[in-house]
Amino acid sequence: MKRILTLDEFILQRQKDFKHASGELTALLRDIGVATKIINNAINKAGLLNILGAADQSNTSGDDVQKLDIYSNDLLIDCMKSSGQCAGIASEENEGIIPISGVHDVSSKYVMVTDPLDGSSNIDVNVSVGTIFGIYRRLSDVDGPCNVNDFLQKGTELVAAGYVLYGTSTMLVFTTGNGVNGFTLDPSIGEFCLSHPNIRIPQTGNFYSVNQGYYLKFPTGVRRFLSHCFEEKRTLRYIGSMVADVHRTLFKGGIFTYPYTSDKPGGKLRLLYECNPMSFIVEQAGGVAIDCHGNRIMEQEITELHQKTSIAIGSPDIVEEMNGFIERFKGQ
Ligand code: AHM
Ligand code: MG
Repeated sequence: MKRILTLDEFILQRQKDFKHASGELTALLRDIGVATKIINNAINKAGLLNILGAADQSNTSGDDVQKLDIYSNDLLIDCMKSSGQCAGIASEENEGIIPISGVHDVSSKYVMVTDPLDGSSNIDVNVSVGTIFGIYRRLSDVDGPCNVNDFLQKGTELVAAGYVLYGTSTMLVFTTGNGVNGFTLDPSIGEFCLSHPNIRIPQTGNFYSVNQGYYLKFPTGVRRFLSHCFEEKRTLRYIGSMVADVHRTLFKGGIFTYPYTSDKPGGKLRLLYECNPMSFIVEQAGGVAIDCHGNRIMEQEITELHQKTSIAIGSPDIVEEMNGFIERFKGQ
């Protein structure tokens, strides 16, 4: 019988791959795995527990916040507090950073950025949602509390990133800069098991994923690219959960894009919590991630926690093709 490799075993085996490994990052990744298993449990039982539906709050970007968003956010923060491996969190659901202090927390080298429950508009209708996370090595002195500059780092500085897709099965996909691996949660033993080693995105693909409803608000280059996809009879797929849309793109190939629009000239998705971690994963799998001005996502300067960006991410050939349209119609 083939031996199953659990997430914990895999992470421990790979610890030697990390430069100056002290076991801290290993433990942090493991603790994130535990937190997302608890979130998964809550999502599965959400209807029964009556915690579905919008809470009477908005997040800092003005979107409706669902109850499960709050639950997931609180849970991740609590898990990181008790983990002792993380000096602070910046979450899409909180305006400012959350420094984590305590007897053993103060000396942690790492900080975490997260969108605890991405795709919240899908929660009420039982459609896939996800958790996104990124880990940076902090810049501030480890003897004191972390500060906001520890989080305002370019995507190129990420030491690890991952997402959990709560779909037909629950999958955790992550990278530490040495390729991308996927783990499927086996509910019978409560463990993430290595199911998709060394994930590589197809060089090209037939799927394009975009909210076509905003077509008239997109810049000309994006509109021409979409018309081209249409003429080429490519297949449109759009779930409205970035994690799920990028996950499909990673495995089947193609492109996911959330362009800027005439009413959202900076785009909608957040650079720190969503776009940088997903770009790190896709690039590590051999893909490309740019904004809709043609700049690499992971090289964007970041000046505020909730900074937004446009994005086009996926198979190299298709993203390059879209970039060609962007270049040709620049400024229009
Ligand atoms: P959220 O983090 O508040 O859930 O918003 C992000 C989501 C992404 O998952 C998804 O790609 C996008 O918003 C969908 O937006 P729209 O409904 O405008 O197509
Ligand atoms: Mg989100």
